[in-house]
Amino acid sequence: MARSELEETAQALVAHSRGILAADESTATIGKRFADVGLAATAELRRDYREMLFSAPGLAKAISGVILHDETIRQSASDGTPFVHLLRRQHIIPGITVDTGAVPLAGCPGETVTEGLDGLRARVAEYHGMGARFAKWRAVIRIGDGRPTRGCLAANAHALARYAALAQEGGLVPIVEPEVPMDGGHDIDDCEAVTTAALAQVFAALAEQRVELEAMLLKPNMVIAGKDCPHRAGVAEVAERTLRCLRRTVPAAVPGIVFLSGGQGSEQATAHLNAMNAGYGPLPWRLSFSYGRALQEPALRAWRGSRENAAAAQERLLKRARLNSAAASGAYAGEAA
Ligand code: 5MM
Repeated sequence: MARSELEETAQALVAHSRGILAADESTATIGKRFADVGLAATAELRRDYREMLFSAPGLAKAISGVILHDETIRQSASDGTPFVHLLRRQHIIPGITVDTGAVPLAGCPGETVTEGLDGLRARVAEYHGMGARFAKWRAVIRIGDGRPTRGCLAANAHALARYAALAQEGGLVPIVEPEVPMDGGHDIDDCEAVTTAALAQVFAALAEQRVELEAMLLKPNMVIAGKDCPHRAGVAEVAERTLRCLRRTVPAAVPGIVFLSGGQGSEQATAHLNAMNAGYGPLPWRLSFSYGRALQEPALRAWRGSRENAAAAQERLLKRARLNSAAASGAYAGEAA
């Protein structure tokens, strides 16, 4: 049976050990990242930064797709080339974040639900017309003090599934991202239990909303202890627990799983991805990356807002992209390679 265009796109995003560059930081988040390196964010500086990333020579060897923010998909490089064209001519697929952010969930203190369903059909049509071929929606499921509640898990799973169905209807491959963040002192057992529960609920909701599993990608967190937990698991334990959780919850029909990095160090995120691909036999899905910070941090530190630093910053981005691409086939042999 011939694959549909959506299925082809989903497959292409995880083919040849390539992965996704998540460059869809909201204005507030990119503002924090810039502040970390002493920069004040403006629309112009955000444009310059993203131009530096997207025009790194040979980026497409390791990067299959880039997730853009609404502001960025409407921007152009300094020579006037729209970013979407700049990416497409390198055979990099442009994607777009379509959620409008996480807001407090009524009745569930300390928890959020991600919004953006109102008017989504029209926005998907507009983004498709602009050249986007995949989309992303991120739900946030926090651990701690009786959290997550059943209400939080259900509300976020429902929204993710409604989004995914609308994205597919409008010709975009949905990336479904239920993130259990690393913030807090929870241990790895808690992370595994909550990630397993969240994914089970998400796939039940995706089935209810008739989402075609062959034409989507999952973007989960790895199973890892909270940042403030004193007990840190080794690379092998993170890999084994993450795979156990995914095998229990993610149907084999899903073509690929592209992890978020979630605040792990760049090298750690690469080592974890590599361990999962290196040591556990054939897996039903391709395992790759959709990293934001773990791909960008070294580049942002080198760039620091100056065009003179662009080449050095691009080298750092390309290095992380290359090493993560190696990790996507279990061939990462350390930082020197
Ligand atoms: C790149 O940041 C994305 C948008 O985040 P905000 O809405 O908070 O601005 C985020 O969804 C990102 O795509 C994922 O968290 C993956 O990025 P990391 O840095 O976790 O790999």
